[in-house]
Amino acid sequence: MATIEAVKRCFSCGAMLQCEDPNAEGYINPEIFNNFGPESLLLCEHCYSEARYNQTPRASSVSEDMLAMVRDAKAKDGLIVYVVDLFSFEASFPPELVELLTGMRMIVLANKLDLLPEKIDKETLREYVAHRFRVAKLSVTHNDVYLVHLDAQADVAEIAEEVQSRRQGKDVFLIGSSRAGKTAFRDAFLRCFSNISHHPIVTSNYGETDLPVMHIPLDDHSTLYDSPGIELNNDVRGVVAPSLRRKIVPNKAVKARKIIMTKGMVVAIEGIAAFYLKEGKRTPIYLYCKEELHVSTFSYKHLDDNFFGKIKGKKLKVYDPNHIDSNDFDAFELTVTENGERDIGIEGLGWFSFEAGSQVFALLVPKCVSIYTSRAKIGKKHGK
Ligand SMILES: Nc1nc2c(ncn2[C@@H]2O[C@H](COP(=O)(O)OP(=O)(O)OP(=O)(O)O)[C@@H](O)[C@H]2O)c(=O)[nH]1
Ligand SMILES: [Mg+2]
Repeated sequence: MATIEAVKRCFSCGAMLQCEDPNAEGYINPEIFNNFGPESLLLCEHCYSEARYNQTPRASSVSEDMLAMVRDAKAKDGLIVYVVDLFSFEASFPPELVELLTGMRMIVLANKLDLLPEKIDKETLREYVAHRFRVAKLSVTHNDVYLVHLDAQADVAEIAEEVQSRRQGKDVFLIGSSRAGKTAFRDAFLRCFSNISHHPIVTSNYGETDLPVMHIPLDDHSTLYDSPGIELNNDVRGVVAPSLRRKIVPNKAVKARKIIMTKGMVVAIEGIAAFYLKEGKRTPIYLYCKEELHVSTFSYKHLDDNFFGKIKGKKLKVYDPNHIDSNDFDAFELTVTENGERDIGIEGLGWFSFEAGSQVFALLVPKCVSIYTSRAKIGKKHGK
C-alpha cells in the first residue's frame, strides 16, 4: 500500500528540504538531514547562514579548477611559489589545498613588507611566516621564506635564481590568495627574464580547467604559471562592499595604536568589527589596522547604542549596508591559554598584540570572516 509522509520543510522559510541541488531552494547538507530524527526542526542552508549562528572561524575555500591544477602540479613534481600578503594571511589556508600541497617543494613569498613597520626584525618575521605555514600543516622553514615588496621597481633576480635552481627542470606554479601579489611577482620576474624557449608567453585556460593562467615558458619543456587567486571568502576584504575595500586595505606601513583594555571594555573598528575583554586583568593592547579607520572604545553595557545603534544610524562605516543587524555578525569567545606575546587577528582587517595572561576576549566579526590567534607577528615594540 502506498505510504504518505509529510515532506520536511525548512523551519524558517518553509521551503521543501532537498539534498540534491545546492543552488536550488531548500538545500540542506545530506549528513545533517540524515543525522537528525523526524522530530528535529531543520533549517535550509540559506536560512542557516542568515540566522544567528556563528559560521567562523571557517577556512577559505578553493575552486575545483584550482585543485585540479595543483593536483597536476603535484603529479609533475612542480615547484610551488606560494605568495602571501603579510598584512593578513593567517587564516587563508584552505584545508583541501593544504592536503594536496603536503610534500611538495615550495618557496614562500611573503609580500607587502612595506605595510609593516620598517624597524621590525626580519629574521623573526620570516620565522613567523614559516611557523604559520607549519600551523597550517605545510612543512616550510625560514629558509624557504622571502620577504618582498613587489612594487614596480622590485628586483627579484635572486629569487628567480633560487626558483631556477629549486625547480630542477620542472614547472613552477604561482599560487596564493586573491590580491596577494602573484601578478606583481610575475611582472617583476618578467623584468629579469629572457625567453630561451621556442614558445611565446600566452594566457589560456590551464589544461582541461576553466582557470585562465599566464604561461611563461622557462625552457622548451617547462613553464611558470601565474594563476588567479584563491577567493577571499573568509576575509573582511572579501565580504565588504567594493567601495569600502580600499578603505580597509592599508597603503602604507601600519602603526600600532596603544589601548589599555580593562574588563568589560569594548574596542570597535568602525562598524565593521568589535572585541572586548570579557575576563582578565588590565591589558595594554597594540592594535594594527589601517590608520584611517575610526576606532572607538566604550563599556560593554553600551554595545547596543555605541555599536549596533551607530551602525543602524549610519554613523559608522559598515561592512555592507545590507548587513547592519546584530545577526550579521558572528560572535566568538577566545580564551588565552598560551604565554608570552600573542596576537588575535581578524582576517583582512588587522590584529592586536598583547601579553598573554589567561584573558578571555569576545569578538564580533562580519559573518563568515575568520579570526585567528598566533604568536606575535611584530609585537608591541612598534607601538606608539
Ligand atoms: N602595498 C603593496 N601593495 C602591493 C604589493 N604587491 C602588490 N600590491 C598590490 O596588491 C594588489 C594585488 O596585486 P596582484 O599582483 O594583482 O595580486 P594577485 O595575487 O595577482 O591577485 P589575483 O590575480 O586577483 O589573485 C594590487 O593593487 C597591487 O598593486 C606590495 O608589495 N605592497
Ligand atoms: Mg593575478
